[in-house]
Amino acid sequence: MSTVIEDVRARKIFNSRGEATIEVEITTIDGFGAASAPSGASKGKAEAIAYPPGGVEEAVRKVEELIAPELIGLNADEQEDIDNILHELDGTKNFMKIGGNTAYAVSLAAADAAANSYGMPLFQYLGGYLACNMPYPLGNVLGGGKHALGKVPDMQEFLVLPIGAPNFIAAAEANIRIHRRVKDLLIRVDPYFTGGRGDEGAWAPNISNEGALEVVSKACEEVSNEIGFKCRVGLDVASSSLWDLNRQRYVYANEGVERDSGEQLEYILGLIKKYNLIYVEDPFHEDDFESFSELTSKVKGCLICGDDLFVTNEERLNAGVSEGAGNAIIIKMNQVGTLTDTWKTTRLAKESGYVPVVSHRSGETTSFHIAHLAVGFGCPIIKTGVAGGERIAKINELVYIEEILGDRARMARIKI
Ligand code: 2PG
Ligand code: MG
Repeated sequence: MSTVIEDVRARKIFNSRGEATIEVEITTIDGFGAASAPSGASKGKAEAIAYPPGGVEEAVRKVEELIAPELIGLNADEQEDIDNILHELDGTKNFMKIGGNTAYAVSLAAADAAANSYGMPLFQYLGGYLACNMPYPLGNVLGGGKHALGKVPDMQEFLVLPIGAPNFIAAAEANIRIHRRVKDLLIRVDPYFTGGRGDEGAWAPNISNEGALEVVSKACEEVSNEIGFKCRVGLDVASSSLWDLNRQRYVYANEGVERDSGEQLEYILGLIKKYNLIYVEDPFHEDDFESFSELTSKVKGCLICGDDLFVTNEERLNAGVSEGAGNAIIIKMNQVGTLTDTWKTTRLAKESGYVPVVSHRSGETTSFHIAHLAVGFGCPIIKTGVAGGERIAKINELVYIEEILGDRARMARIKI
């Protein structure tokens, strides 16, 4: 079972938005691996830069001319060495030269190839025999913000978490039912609703933020009663997209409302109470650690999650931990580039009592790898959408993983 790398190839393919992206294939003596990079629409300022100045074409050239010669002959399971080489070849802090998405595809393809060479599923290669906790799927059922067009809610994602599910397949089914029920309810509220959906397959209706919360809460309650276990509501406010730096206000343009930081805090606190929210992501803009801390100290039983705030970056998470900013973190590997960096941040989160939430991006390929990351890294929640082929690819992969684990599969425990 040799993991020695014989070949590294790259090509341009397309993501769910039809944008160009990079795919990398790595062949070892005894195996093969591949990975393709996702892409965000609401990106954090501190994220890795996705591509070098010449875009995907330049990234492909860099893999073949610069990266491949360095990797050929190494073992694909020497993940840290491979990731260090990527950092050395780039030489910048945020992968400006080779691109964070280039690093992502190479780093993950190496892990994929190593797992395949050993004849092991990726989650087991990453997490070992004891990795048998299934994540709860956090599903986007209604959305707006930068993921949709027109007079949609200003908040980006209205989410559901089937927290009482006995197993993954039941959890996935619950989310699908709620997604459908949301559509039925939307048609009743607005007979002109066209069934339009945003980038992640969530319904994108002409409705206010609170109107959306009412609909999603009702769908959640109805479906919870029908299936006999609890599903709860969450939000990704994606506040950096609403923040107007000059005016120092959150601008809810479609709703015609503006809020300063204090008002935003009160508003979010009110929503958490009124809708018994279990999860709120990016309630404040990406540099406002202080408001994150204040909100976290004021709520009980609700995950306050940093996405643009932490950008899967160990240093930023460290800063957050010391201030008590949030109690959960979004893990998006392409925000930092390599698997090693992603693991370091995830490990710090777990050691610090933060719930790591593995997440897709709004622009996705049909790659299934994040399903393995969630189980392999022991993350109790995965945010990966409910509908659409590129979202279902991850959900179905988790169905397979649950089947592989058989009797050993358990739903993860979420410490809130
Ligand atoms: C987010 C993500 C994914 P994007 O903000 O959490 O849902 O969106 O990939 O556009 O950053
Ligand atoms: Mg987010």
